[in-house]
Amino acid sequence: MYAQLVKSEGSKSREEMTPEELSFQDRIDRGEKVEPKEWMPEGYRKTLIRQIGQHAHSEIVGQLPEGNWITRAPTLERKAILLAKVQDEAGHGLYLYSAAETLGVSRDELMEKLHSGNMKYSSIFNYPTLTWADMGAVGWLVDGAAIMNQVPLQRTSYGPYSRAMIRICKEESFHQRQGYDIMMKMCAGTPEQKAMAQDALNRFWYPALMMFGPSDKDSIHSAQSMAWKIKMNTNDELRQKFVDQTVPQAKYLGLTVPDENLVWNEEKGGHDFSEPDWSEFFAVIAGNGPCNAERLGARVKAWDDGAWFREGLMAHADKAAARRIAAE
Ligand code: FAQ
Repeated sequence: MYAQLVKSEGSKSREEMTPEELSFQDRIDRGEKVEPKEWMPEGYRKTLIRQIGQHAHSEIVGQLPEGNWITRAPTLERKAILLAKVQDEAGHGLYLYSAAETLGVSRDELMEKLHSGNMKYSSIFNYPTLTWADMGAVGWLVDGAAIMNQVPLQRTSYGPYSRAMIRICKEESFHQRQGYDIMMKMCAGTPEQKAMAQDALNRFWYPALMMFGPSDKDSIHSAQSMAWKIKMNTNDELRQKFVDQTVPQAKYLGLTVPDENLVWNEEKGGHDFSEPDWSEFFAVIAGNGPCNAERLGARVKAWDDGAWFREGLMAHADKAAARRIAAE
C-alpha cells in the first residue's frame, strides 16, 4: 500500500528482531498503548523524543507570528480571541514537553537542543505575518493543517502523546474556526480587505502544504514510525486530505487557490495539485527561511531574560525543601 515509502534507517524485519522487540511489535500491532515505565526499543523512544520535542517546540515558536499582531488587532474582541489562542499554543507546548519528559529527557535538554539549532520546529513558523489577514490565513490554513495531522495522532501508540493530542485537538478546532471567521469577514468587506485575504492565501498556501513534511519518497522516518504507530498516515496522504478539505472552503470565501494545476480528479476522488517547491522547504528546515534567525533569536532571548525567574523559583523550592527537612 505504501510503495512510495523509503526504508527507514535502522528499521528491522521480523527475522532481525530480538524476542523482546518482536513481542513489542506484536503489542503495537494489536493496538495496545505503550506507557512510560514499560520496555520499549531504544529507536522507538528516540523517535518519540524527536517528534514530540519538535512538536512542542513548534507550539512555542508558533506563538511568535501571531503574537506579533496582538497589539494591532482591529477590535477589542479580536484582540481577546487572539490572545486566548496564542496562550492555548503555550499550553499545548507545555503538555507536549511533559509527554516528552516521560521518555527520560529533561525540558532543559530539549530547550538547549532547540536553542543550539539541533532540534527542529515546524517550517511554517519561519514565514512572516505581514497583515491582519495573515491572522485569518494562519488560523484557517496552519491550524487546519495541524488538525489534519493531529487528529490521527490521538490514536498514536504512546499513551502520554495520544492523551495530550486529544486535548490539543479540541482547542485546535476552535483556532481553525476563528481563522476562517476572520477570512469570512475580510472577504465580505471592502475590495481592499478581500485583496488582503487573497494575498494572505497566496503567501500561506504552499508553506501550509509543506507542514506535512517531504513527499513520501523523501520521508526517511515514515516507514518505521508507521510500523510503530507513532505516525498513523504518510505525509502525502494527509497533504491530499488537507487540499481536498480546503479547496471548497476557499471557493466559499470567493478566493482562488494559487495553483493553476489544481483540478478535481474524478478517478482518484481527490484533487490533483502542484507540489510545493521542495528546495525551498529543505532550505527552510536547514535554517535558511525568511524568519529562522528572528524566531530562534526571540526564543533564546526569552530564555536568557527568564534566567533570574527560574533561579528564583529554584531558590524558593530549595528553601521550602530545607524547611520541610528541618521540621521532620
Ligand atoms: N518542518 O521523515 P520525515 C502547529 C523534518 S503544530 C520542519 O517525513 P517525520 C500548531 C523531519 O523532522 C505543527 N521539519 O519526518 C500551531 C525530519 O528531520 P529530522 C507541528 C520538518 O517526523 C498552529 C525530516 O524533515 N506539528 O502547527 C517538517 O516522520 C498555529 C524528514 O521528514 C507536528 O510536529 C516540517 N514541516 O514527519 C501552533 C506534528 N516536516 O527530525 C501555533 C507531529 C518534516 O530527521 C500556531 N509531527 N520535517 O532532523 C509529525 O507528524 C511529523 O514529525 C511530521 C514529519 C509529519 C511533521
